[in-house]
Amino acid sequence: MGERGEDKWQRISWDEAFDTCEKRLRDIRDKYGAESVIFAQGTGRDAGGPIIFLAYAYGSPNWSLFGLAGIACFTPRLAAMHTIEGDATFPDAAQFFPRRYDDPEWTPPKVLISWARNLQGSQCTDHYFTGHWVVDMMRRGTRLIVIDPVCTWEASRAEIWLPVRPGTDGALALGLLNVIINEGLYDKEFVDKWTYGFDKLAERVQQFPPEKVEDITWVPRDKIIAAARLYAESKPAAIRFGQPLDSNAEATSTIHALTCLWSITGNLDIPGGNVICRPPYGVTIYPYSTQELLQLYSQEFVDNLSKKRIGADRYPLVKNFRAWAEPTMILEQMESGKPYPIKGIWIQTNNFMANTAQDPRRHYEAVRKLDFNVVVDVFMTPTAQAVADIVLPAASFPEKDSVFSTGLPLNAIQKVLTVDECKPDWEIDFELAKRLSPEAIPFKNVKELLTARLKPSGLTYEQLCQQVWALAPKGHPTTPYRRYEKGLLRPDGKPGFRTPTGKIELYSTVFESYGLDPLPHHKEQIESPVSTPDIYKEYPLIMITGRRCGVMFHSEHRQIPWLREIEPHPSVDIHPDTAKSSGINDGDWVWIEGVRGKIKRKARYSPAMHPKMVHALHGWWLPETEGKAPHFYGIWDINVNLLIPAGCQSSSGFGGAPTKTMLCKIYKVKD
Ligand SMILES: Nc1nc2c(c(=O)[nH]1)N[C@H]1C(S)=C(S)[C@@H](COP(=O)(O)OP(=O)(O)OC[C@H]3O[C@@H](n4cnc5c(=O)[nH]c(N)nc54)[C@H](O)[C@@H]3O)O[C@H]1N2
Ligand SMILES: Nc1nc2c(c(=O)[nH]1)N[C@H]1C(S)=C(S)[C@@H](COP(=O)(O)OP(=O)(O)OC[C@H]3O[C@@H](n4cnc5c(=O)[nH]c(N)nc54)[C@H](O)[C@@H]3O)O[C@H]1N2
Ligand SMILES: [Mo]
Repeated sequence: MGERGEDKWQRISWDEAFDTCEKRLRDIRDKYGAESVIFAQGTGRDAGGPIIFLAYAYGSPNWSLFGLAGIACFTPRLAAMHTIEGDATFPDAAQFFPRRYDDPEWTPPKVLISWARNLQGSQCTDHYFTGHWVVDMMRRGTRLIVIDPVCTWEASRAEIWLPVRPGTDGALALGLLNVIINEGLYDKEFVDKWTYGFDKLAERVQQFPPEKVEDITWVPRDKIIAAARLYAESKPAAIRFGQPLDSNAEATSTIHALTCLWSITGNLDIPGGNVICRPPYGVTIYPYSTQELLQLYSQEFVDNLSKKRIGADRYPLVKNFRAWAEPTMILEQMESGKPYPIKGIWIQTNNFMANTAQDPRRHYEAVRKLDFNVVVDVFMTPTAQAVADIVLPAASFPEKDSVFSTGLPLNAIQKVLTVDECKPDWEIDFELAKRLSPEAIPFKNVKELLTARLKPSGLTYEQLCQQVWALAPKGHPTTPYRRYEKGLLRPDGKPGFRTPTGKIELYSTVFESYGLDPLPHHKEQIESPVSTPDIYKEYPLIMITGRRCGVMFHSEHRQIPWLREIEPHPSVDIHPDTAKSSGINDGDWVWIEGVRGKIKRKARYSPAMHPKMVHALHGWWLPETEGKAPHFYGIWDINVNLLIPAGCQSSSGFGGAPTKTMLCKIYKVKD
């Protein structure tokens, strides 16, 4: 009721809510076309599947991780790996076998590179790989190389720790490749037989000798050389890497360099290496690649949608990989109305005002002007307060029936309780999709739909629930090893990989055909000591944001007292020496200032931080404070994304949001 942002709400029935949503969404579709509605998710939880289902049933191609430029989470890695290898690879922690570490075929990696990964913070929630597996493997003899500017739990236990300057990982990877190639430490047989373009890669890496890489990355050359040797001389060896590489200025190119590392050392799809990870039995609930998308929709349908998808005409990867619309271009189109107007947004698992979006003020101004906005969330959030017309209460995990197939194994999510009138995301989206496009949905209910999706496994949803989880048996194309030798990867059944040349494309013919650099390269971030030396003079600290914290999930959980006790304040981690030189005591309120403004945080001394870097946790809002406009629970004072610009996507369209690398200065709040 009232204006958006007034915090005036009236409780209505689900029927009335669905009626209203149906009517308003139909009106927009009739008048402007389905593409005028954006379907916005965040990292997705269990809602990625339902959202794309609803968006496509409605007919909008504009499904997006709204706010995060370049979809700078996970998709850049998937896109890069699929382009170079035809598939995505993850470290082998025996996750494919029921007996796990006791499976006789499995062997622990001798060395694991943990690259931009914070086990302590983010461990519980990676789709393909779980942090505690690192500990399991360490117990079985795996040694670590850690690449992180911060001295993490893993770094403190590593054989070699490379404290890299944020955003320079592309150069570091090329430096490691330089040593491995020039010292002849690569796997010549694998390179000859299974890779394409090695000579060109060998030529490119000559631009990155260790001494130059030291200058760029701030990592001493001896450590670079030692790490390259240890990795290449230990077989098997694996690499796990994290989100900071997705937000690298040239994310897909940087991850391309990593694929070269595990490929030329012959660590691909072998026990204890980096293994190709396809969803078990090929069951797709939430499509992670074009191939998975095409299991659910016809090529013609997908081609048709991509004609109007925002960003598809500028970025070939946005057009051709996985079907996301590009977030900042959505924002620009909301502002300009060109080439067609945006009239509404469906927001589900996305709190862009507090976390997801860079430059949240600009997003707020754009979204508040749309005609019809829905937020589906488990909590009342700053986003819901600021822009929603209707808030639909979503059910949390114990309140829902669903299937999890992104990663291993195939899991049933089973409802154990119902809280008031909350509804699971699948049920909300299914009901609305059926109302909006009844002809497109042949299923009576969600369970029928899930059973249809489970078909390749031979299980019904009910059977999966009985069984709880399922893995494909050995020898199935979705279990490793060395599938490229056996013709299990390509649709034509020939040996090799699912790429145009059938080989690992160290030199990418696909990137080349898109007009992108076919070889890995390094680019400085939008702000850095190198790219903006003048700014660096006034703002001498590099700000990392969003290192995960174990008790928060992005902007969630600030209202849960027991968790809040552990992480009570919006803080900024700073090295004690750096803090003391500015007269800052542990616990003082400070300003973090960058060229785009300043926010308030509480200083927290951390000797694990590099003296030239600070870390601010993302996602902060204060649920205990005023929710209505203009306060929105304090976000304008403490949301670190106010200091980070939108629109920094990589040249491929994927990656680039500079969330780990902005320059800042820090000083005490006076009063
Ligand atoms: N508890 C919890 N778990 C989560 C999440 C959460 O919010 N809370 N979020 C989930 C999501 S969506 C994601 S994407 C993942 C992300 O989780 P991760 O992939 O682990 O990413 P981060 O925690 O951002 O950073 C990992 C490490 O990289 C370092 N780092 C920062 N910048 C750079 C850089 O430029 N180069 C290198 N080499 N290292 C750098 C940081 O110091 C940090 O220690 O976590 C998931 N898991
Ligand atoms: N500065 C900075 N910003 C970042 C990052 C960073 O490292 N630094 N990381 C970026 C990354 S990698 C990502 S993935 C994004 C994540 O961005 P988002 O996933 O959008 O994160 P949240 O802001 O937590 O928004 C998620 C919302 O979903 C709600 N929710 C939780 N469970 C459910 C559910 O089951 N159903 C429904 N309907 N809603 C639910 C939560 O209450 C919350 O309000 O943030 C990005 N933003
Ligand atoms: Mo993420």
